[in-house]
Amino acid sequence: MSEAPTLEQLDALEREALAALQQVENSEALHAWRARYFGAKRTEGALEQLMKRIGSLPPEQRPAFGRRANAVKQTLIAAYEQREAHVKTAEMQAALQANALDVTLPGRPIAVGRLHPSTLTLRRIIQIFTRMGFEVYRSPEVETDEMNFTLLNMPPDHPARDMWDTFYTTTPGVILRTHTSPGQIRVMRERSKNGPQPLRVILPGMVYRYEQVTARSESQFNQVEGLVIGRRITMADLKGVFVEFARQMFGSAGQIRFRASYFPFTEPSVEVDVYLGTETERARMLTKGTGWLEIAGAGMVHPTVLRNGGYDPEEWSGFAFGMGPERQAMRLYGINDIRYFWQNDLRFLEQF
Ligand code: FA5
Repeated sequence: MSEAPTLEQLDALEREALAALQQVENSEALHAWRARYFGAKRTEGALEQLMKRIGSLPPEQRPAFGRRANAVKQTLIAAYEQREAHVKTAEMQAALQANALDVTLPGRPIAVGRLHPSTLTLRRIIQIFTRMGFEVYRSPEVETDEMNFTLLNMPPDHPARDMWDTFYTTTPGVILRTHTSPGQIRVMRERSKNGPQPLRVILPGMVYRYEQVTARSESQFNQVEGLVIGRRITMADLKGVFVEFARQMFGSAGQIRFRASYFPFTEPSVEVDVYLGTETERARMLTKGTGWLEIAGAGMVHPTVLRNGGYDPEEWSGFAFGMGPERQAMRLYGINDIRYFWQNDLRFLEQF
């Protein structure tokens, strides 16, 4: 038979349990406390253990012990619930503080990339020509001397080769193209035998010249070559296309003019100027005081070039042009020095 429990033991248990509860600061400790005094799945609590021994008390003492044990149980339950509420609130507050989100903080600005003014201008030019029914072709930047000159009616030692100061490579006969015109030969050869006629293509891309760099001339710049070949193409078609192009590119104020010129691969040849005026210092400088800025060379495709491309000049005629997008970007965006284009100065690039 077990030893009889005493009221003092109940008092002691109550004191100990309440004191222990005051130390409880988190859910884990709260759980442990509960298991210790009220029991868990497989273990008896301290209070239960005392109550079980009630049978070893003389019967007349049992009611008093039972009442006191019940009172202790109620006190502990009430104290537990109070502590539980306190612990839960404290834990929630800690969690909120740890994950605090200040919605009034300003956002981090996202650096926005921009398109280069040359790209912007090229896209505009391409859009205008594709709307007029032109296809876009690409041709290599590293070219043969033959494509760049000979097949364009400039055999070796032809004086007109001097119009383009050339970057040569260490491979004989291989150069950096000085203009996009060799693309004319490549497209004609591909399309003269098969493919839909009339031919209407543009060829955008970089060209390279061993040239003195100035405010209006770079040693590397873009060109957009244009080529139209059909059965009855005339100079009037060339003028019509350019007038429409200028209207769309520069608006109704975009005045252009044609000047007689010379290129070995076109006959007759012209140069096309856009009007900048002489009002501002910048306009005077860009136009050398004339008010007009040259944006393209053009003309009727020379019979020899048609033949080199596989077209019979008795049957076919066409016009071609080569324009400079950077010169047009200068007109569009009011840029007064072509050297800004490739300097990669963010103060310049961020304006577009
Ligand atoms: C040519 O390159 C000829 N291939 C154009 C052509 C094509 C004529 C087809 C007839 C038929 P030119 O060297 O003039 O021509 O250059 C054409 C355009 O490129 C010029 O009008 C100008 O807008 C631009 N350009 C020429 N040199 C420079 C330079 N150094 N920097 C920037 N743009 C230039």
